[in-house]
Amino acid sequence: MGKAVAVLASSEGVTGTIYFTQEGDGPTTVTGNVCGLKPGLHGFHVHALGDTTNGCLSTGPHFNPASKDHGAPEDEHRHAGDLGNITAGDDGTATVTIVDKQIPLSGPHSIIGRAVVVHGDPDDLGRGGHELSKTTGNAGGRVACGKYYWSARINMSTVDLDMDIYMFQSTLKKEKDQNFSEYLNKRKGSILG
Ligand SMILES: [Cu+2]
Ligand SMILES: [Zn+2]
Repeated sequence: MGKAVAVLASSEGVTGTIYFTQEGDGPTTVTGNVCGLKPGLHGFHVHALGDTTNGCLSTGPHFNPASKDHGAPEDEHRHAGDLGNITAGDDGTATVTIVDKQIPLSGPHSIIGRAVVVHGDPDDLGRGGHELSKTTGNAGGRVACGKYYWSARINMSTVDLDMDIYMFQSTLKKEKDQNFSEYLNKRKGSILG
């Protein structure tokens, strides 16, 4: 199984982590979270370049190895990078779960080294009749982006999960211990003072 990760960066307070996993030649599963968005739909694409030296602008156009028009994820004619929209709730968080066949992690059309981009506005999926509908879905500014890297976690086994849970718990425990020693110090202070 191949696994890739992109950590989103933003000048507008949007954060997130997106994982792509692919089993053999099967479809790619996209999961993750994006926070700090305005509620509603946001265009979500793979752009052609992993270059973020000029922010999200330098990630180039939508990844489009077959030279097609912009479309919806379920369209036959679409950019490979057209993953449609993600939906942010009232808390500004979008949970991403997408399964797609046009974004492999290996081969000539691999998305590794490219970038994922989240937009400020909804993607009209090529149907809006705007002059940008057929190229970008008129999805507005690029509010966050991140480059895809291979992830070391090729197989997320139960051992990895246990490790994650262990790390989380030990972080919690550290905080608890710290709170407890603060509490003790206060108690001491109040008893002695
Ligand atoms: Cu885009
Ligand atoms: Zn597109």
